[in-house]
Amino acid sequence: MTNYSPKPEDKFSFGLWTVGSTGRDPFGDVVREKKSPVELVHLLAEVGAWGVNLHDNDLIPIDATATERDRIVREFKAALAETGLVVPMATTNLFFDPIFKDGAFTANDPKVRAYALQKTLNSIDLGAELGAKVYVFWGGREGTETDSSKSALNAIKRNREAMNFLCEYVLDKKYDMKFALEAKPNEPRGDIYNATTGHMLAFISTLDHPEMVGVNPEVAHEQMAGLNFMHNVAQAWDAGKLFHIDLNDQFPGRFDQDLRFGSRDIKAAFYLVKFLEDVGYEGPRHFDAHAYRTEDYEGVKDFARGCMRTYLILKEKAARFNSDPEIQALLAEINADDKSMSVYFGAYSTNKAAALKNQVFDRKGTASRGLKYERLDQLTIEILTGIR
Ligand code: GLT
Ligand code: MN
Ligand code: MN
Repeated sequence: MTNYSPKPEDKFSFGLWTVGSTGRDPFGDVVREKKSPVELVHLLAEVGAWGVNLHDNDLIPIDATATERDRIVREFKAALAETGLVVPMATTNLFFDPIFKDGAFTANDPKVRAYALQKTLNSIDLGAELGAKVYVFWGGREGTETDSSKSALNAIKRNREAMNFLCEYVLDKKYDMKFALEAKPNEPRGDIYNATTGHMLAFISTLDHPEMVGVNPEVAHEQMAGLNFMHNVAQAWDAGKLFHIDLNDQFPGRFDQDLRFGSRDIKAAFYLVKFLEDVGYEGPRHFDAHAYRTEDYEGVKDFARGCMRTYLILKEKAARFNSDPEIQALLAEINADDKSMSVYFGAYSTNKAAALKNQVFDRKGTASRGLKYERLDQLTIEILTGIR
């Protein structure tokens, strides 16, 4: 690889809300003027992105009339056609409007739950119209500040009922669409239900159509909880559930920072990219992040280009790791297998268990072997720092 320019086959996408962030936070007002969805599509095309994702209300104001909606969608589609950008993923905003102050599908008020369903049905139609094959559910307000307010069991049941209803809708409409559930432990609620990707995977197995539902893990959300993101992605992949991914970065234990991909924990980002490339993940690589509040729109472009460039650099580093003779020799040594134990692995049998109980192990001898992980890790660092 000689240059790190993004190509359509890299499947890099950004949400309208990412490059469209105006920098408003709980402590300060907007620092960049708001750009229209059409302008943002052109910005993304300029930096070389492949896809643009959206919430219903990133594109269509919540109070828009049917005529306004159709005009906005027409103009947006024209911008997509002009730039060649695609809409791989769509989602519903079930967190901004005050009606969702107690959640959406899990809110105590049945009118809120029904409105959330109605809003999602309309938003699924919009996603289908724009060609989205993945529909994300981030339940940002599905949680509590006080557990006096809500039964955690009811919340799980309400969430399940909503997902089952919406799966049936997609089947009824014959849309070519899958759902991807995105976990987050907290923020904006004090605690959010189904706090991690692992929780989501367990929840999915309780649905009526688990085959239609996977996950959309986000780097920052697992790191907020101090977890190893790549391990969680591996579990989702193993379950056949990695339908989408949100790439960004985060300091553990802080507010939801949504930093430029790879800008905080380069090593964790490397293992993640290496994992995705090694297993052959073919879904979108979505950057759910935003530029620092210090930036103007030139800075936003620097941010977006940086996300993609870092991914491609790390992809090259992963290839280098995989072809480095010393690293590969160490890995071969670490994973050496003289097959003398193979007889004990695999399917259980009574005889196997009996034989295993009689096997004599050199416990001290086996434990005394150094594993050379220090050397291996240092070689990894040298690859990442460009020395190797
Ligand atoms: C919001 C959140 C993200 C979700 C988006 C999809 S919206 O910005 O912080 O993690 O992926 O709803
Ligand atoms: Mn996200
Ligand atoms: Mn986030």
